[in-house]
Amino acid sequence: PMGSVRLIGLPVVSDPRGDLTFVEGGNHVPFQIRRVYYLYNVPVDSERGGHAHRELEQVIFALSGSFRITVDDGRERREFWLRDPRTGLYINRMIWREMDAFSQGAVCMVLASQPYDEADYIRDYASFAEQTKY
Ligand code: T46
Repeated sequence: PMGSVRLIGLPVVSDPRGDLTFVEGGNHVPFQIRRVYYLYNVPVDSERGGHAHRELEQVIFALSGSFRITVDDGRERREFWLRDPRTGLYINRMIWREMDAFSQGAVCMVLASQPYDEADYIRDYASFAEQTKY
């Protein structure tokens, strides 16, 4: 199977005031968090992603609403529906990802291991597939 992609469950502290979830870099996620970004106001027919990263590791959450992530390691494709704010999808380096089927008002938060660097992106699928051959 695809060992480079897995769901990560975060702690939740619930009491009558509501639920609280927390995340610690190097503990709940397997890297130090160097960047956080989020997607919102996403049209429901939007398609995002469509690239892989040479070095970046990330964990992706649906803080509100839901969406689909399709991941591809060059051999196998898998689909995940994110809809629970306490469950993130860890994606290691060299995994192609596509995101779609955003629900109305969905908020996607991403924890990343590195600052933004356009040179880290592989945006051409054929080139990605070539680099994952062994
Ligand atoms: C990923 C998926 C899940 C920045 O300037 N800084 C940033 O930290 C990011 C993430 C993006 N940008 C700029 C680069 C582009 O001009 O924002 C613009 C839109 O980025 P992009 O088309 O890459 O957005 P998505 O949603 O397709 O992809 C993003 C991340 O880039 C990517 O790493 O895995 O979310």
